[in-house]
Amino acid sequence: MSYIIKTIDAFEILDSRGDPTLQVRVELDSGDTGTASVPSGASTGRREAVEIRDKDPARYDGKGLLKAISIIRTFVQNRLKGMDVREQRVIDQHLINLDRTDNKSWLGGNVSVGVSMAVARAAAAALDCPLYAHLKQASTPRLPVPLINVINGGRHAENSLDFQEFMIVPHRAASFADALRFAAETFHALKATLRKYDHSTAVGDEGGFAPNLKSNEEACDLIVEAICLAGLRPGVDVALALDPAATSFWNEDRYVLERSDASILSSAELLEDYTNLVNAYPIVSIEDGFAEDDWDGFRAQTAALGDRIQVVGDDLYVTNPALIRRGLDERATNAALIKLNQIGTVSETIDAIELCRGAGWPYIISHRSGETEDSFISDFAVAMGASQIKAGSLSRSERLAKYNRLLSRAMENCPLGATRNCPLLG
Ligand code: 2PG
Ligand code: MG
Repeated sequence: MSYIIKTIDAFEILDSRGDPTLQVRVELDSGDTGTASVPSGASTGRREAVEIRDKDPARYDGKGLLKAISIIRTFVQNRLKGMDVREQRVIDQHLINLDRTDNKSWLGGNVSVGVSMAVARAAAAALDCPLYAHLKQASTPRLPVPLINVINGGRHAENSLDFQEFMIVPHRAASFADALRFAAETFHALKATLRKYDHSTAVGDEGGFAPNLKSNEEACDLIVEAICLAGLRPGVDVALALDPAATSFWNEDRYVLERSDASILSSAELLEDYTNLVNAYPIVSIEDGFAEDDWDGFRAQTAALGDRIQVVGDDLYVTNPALIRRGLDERATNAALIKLNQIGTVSETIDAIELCRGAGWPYIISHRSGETEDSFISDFAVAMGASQIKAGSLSRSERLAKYNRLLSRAMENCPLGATRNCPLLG
């Protein structure tokens, strides 16, 4: 049995928005292969690993990846050829050394993460075990509770909502299969509820409905009504979570909600709005409630609401251990979102998770709004013992691929995350 890299190749494939993305294939001397596809964000954090794209307007509106492919076939292959894929950390360090920038802007975060993920897959193939079993650490693998994005707004839909994501959290289900059933029943009930009020049931980038609603409250009201219509209890069986992605409506130190009521809010006023929402609805988690540079806003939110809800940093931390450490020191949040392509290697992502775990913070493994059918994050969430996964709604196959992987036989012996009795979804 050989674990030695023979070739590394890459191809342009299309993501869920019809934009090109990388698929990377690592082949070993043994003939085993590992393939991974790279996701891509729309509401990206300023400090995340940079995607490299051709910028040639004649191809894919400048988004082509021929340069990235050529980097993989030359520099990356030359550097990693002959290495043992079980040595993920050593290989990732070579990628970091090849790049030598703070934000992967030379090699490309998309190149780096694609190669790193394909290496993990090749190792699992050669070891003849599921990816999650190969990546699992000392912690027990467990199935995450899904955060399912049922109403899309912000940069993921062209509608009247400034907040990007309204999610449901089936946090008291006894198994992953039951959690997904609760969510699917609520999703269908929400479709019926939207129809009842003559709202559109067309979907946005992440498969959630994208109606033109007049306020965030209306979105929460409709979801609560749908949970009841599905025969479930809001806040008991199924709770709510928000990702306003507030960086996307932050302008010159103010939050400008131009799509809905055109209000312009200070950080303190926005916190008041969140407090009112948390008082009125069974909301258990708010992600990126403030902009990536508004650390004061996050600190104030954690001080005011941190003992009642999960306060999550996404663009704030971009899965970067240095930023998470700052968040821990400053009590900016009490949880972190984790995305492999924000930092650019599997090993650095694990470092970010270890920091969260050490601090007792929940960490949520997340997809991107531009996705492929690759379900790497599902195995990764189980391997990391993450209490939660966020992979979009229950429509569009690039989202279902993640949830269906978690339903598969390979995973059936893993217990559900210990969130049933924990108000902070720990
Ligand atoms: C987010 C993500 C995923 P994007 O903000 O959490 O939902 O969106 O991939 O567009 O950054
Ligand atoms: Mg987010």
